[in-house]
Amino acid sequence: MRPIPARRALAASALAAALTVPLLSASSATADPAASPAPGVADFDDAYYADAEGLTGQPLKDALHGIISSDVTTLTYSEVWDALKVTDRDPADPDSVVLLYTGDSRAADANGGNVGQWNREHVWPQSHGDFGTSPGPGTDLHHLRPSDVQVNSDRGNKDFDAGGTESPRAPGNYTDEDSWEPRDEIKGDIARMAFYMAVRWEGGEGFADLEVNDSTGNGSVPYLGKLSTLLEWHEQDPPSAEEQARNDAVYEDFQGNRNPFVDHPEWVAEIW
Ligand SMILES: [Ca+2]
Ligand SMILES: [Ca+2]
Repeated sequence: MRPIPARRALAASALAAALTVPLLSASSATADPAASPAPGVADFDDAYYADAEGLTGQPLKDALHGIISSDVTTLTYSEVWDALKVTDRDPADPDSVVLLYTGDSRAADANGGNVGQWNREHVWPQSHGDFGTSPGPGTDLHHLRPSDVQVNSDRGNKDFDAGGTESPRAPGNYTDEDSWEPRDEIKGDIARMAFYMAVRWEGGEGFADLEVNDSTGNGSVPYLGKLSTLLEWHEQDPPSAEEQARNDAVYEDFQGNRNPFVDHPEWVAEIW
């Protein structure tokens, strides 16, 4: 059976929502359920995020977990290579990808494990929850990004926090013995990737319950910090058009799920 394209599936669920969810506006008595949403209403709110409407705190986290864990396509680790060549394609050069920490453009086909190549950076390190690269957290495109091989190694499995000395291979990034500070342009992106992972992975499907905490030096526990710093970075660097486009690409072309904190930055403060 051919899979239903995401756009069509969304339209169908939007119609179902329009027929079953009570209308909330004051003019609902006269509203036509088939009418287009009012200007300014986010495309996904009436359908994709319907179950999260009006919730805060743990109930919001629980609802979002259900939403972003439903009808998900899970990639293999080898499929991640080709996916990243699409989701992280350089808008100025379709044959290249943009590297996460340096912002440099590199040939898409220069993927591999050698010096000068790019590889698959796990923003949530594999060791923080020991999830490896079997289909699951280790192949979840929402936190996987192309990175220069050596820079990826420099970051290692460090938690995120401000401070340290500037990375010679990735100017604008700073590091000390137990933390990594990414360049300003991606600070919020990094935070939202961590928040997504904490909600997506709640101990099911045979993997650890990943959570953000306020520590550095987490090592092999299933936590990633430092929460207070990530919250600051989320405020400093709100979602850009590029980050939103990437969220769309992961949703439409590969996994069928979204990062709620790119769509609704205000939900971060409702949960943390
Ligand atoms: Ca950004
Ligand atoms: Ca979790």
